[in-house]
Amino acid sequence: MLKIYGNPGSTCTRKVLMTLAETNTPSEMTVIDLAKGEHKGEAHMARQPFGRVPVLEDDGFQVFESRAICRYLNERNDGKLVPSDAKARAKMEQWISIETSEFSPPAMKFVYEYLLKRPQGQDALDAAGKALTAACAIMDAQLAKTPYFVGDEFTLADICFMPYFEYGMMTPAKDIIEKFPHVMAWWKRVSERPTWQKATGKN
Ligand SMILES: N[C@@H](CCC(=O)N[C@@H](CS)C(=O)NCC(=O)O)C(=O)O
Repeated sequence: MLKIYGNPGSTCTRKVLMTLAETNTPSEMTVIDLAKGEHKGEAHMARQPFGRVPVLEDDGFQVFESRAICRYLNERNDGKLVPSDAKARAKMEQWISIETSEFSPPAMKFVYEYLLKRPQGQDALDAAGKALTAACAIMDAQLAKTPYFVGDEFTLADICFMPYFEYGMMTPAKDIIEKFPHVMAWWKRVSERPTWQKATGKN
């Protein structure tokens, strides 16, 4: 049985859980309690030398880094989350990079400040607000044309945005994001998927 060492509330673990749900892959989770510092304990550091979650274990094979795990799971399970066409695949990678570099870092500033109560400072929050506005404008322009980041197909690009997006919406970043109607329509579309409900423990 495939094993995930992760935490169901963590953004990075949620990407993996969503990919498991979308590819209908059975798995079991060993919960790593971040509040207790289990991720920095000897046993977990041996699996993930940066002391972070998640880690995937598949019959003796181990891999960490959530986006790498998602790509592996899709390929292992013959999933449909990565386009077979090279150009569409390049676009998927483009959007995953945008998520990693442009969207998630500013969104997480708000999450650290307002949900995790780790003060970021007003200057950092102002800068994050500007960066988030810029990212959302670019996302909105794409999502005005297509229902998902890569055309008509739900891909790993959509999955990678989802956990950060959900938590960002629980903070004042919501006021920024809500100004972008196509981004909001995308969020409604993807967050209503039964797989997301399952991945985030809502059903
Ligand atoms: N790039 C890594 C980041 C992993 C990461 O930062 N995980 C967070 C939870 S979402 C974590 O373990 N945080 C605890 C820490 O960094 O001490 C990935 O995508 O897997």
